[in-house]
Amino acid sequence: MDLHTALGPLQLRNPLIMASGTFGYGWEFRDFLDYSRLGGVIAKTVTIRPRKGNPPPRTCETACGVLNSIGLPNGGIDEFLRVGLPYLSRLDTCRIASIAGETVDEFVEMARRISNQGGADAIEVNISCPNVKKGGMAFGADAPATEQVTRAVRAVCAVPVIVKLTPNVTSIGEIAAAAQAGGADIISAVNTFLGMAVSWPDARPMLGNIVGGLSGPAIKPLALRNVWEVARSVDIPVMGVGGIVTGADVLEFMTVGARAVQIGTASLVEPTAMERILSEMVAELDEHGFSSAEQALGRFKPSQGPSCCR
Ligand code: RRO
Repeated sequence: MDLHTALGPLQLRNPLIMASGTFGYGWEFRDFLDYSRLGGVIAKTVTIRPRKGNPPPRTCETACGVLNSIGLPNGGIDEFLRVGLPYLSRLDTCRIASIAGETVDEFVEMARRISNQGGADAIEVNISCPNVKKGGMAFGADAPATEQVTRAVRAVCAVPVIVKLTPNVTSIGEIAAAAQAGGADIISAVNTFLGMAVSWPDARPMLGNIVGGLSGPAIKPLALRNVWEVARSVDIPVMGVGGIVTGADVLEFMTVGARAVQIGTASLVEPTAMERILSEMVAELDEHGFSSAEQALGRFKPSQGPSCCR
């Protein structure tokens, strides 16, 4: 089975990428995964200065999903360049750094320094974190701000720029188009959905931050709809992310136009999930007579009416 996929200038050995925030900078998963079997990895988002993150509890399990309000804890860009990026750069897969700023200048400074140091094959611009007060979703919820930050980062980066979008907007297609207008090479869709959990007997929130971002299988249909809308709104490649746990899930995202997918929450409950998902995807493709993953791309035919497959 030919599993190769191209994300613009990035050539991946298969379409499965480890989502940001779910495996640190690679060290944490070294005993569980053979990175050379993955399409790529995206490091935990870094910020210009070190951050402690949000007050605990930072996660809460919900029906078919996880709420998180981690709040971007990280050692800052200096530590990332000294420790995180050198480790990440040794992994035998496509290595992607992730940055989040409070201002355009912060995004630019981090992108420039990562690009100049080398070791990352691309940079994901996280304009969609739901759990921080400054920056975070503010850029990703506004089309002109999305275009502005994308253009500024693009101008200082020697590697492809990926823009990660929030689904917590009215028209994600407009935001995706703004990222493309700003020069984005690739779009990631989507980050987590704002949600909350409450303990009714003591009338208190379950998260220290009260609200958080929902991920996991609960959001798959929501993410799929967002990815379809993004794929119809831009000409650049799209990575689908949100609730993927099976090989069939991957192929659903590819059918509506995602050239690759990211897997996050599935690895938290099953650290070897990505290898299982890859085998399932190959078996699914084989069973349906496909000889390559790219043949599954963009086949969606809504005009033919609803499916009678299941
Ligand atoms: O750290 C977080 O709380 C976090 C981030 Br940066 C993000 O992009 N998405 C998310 O659900 N949590």
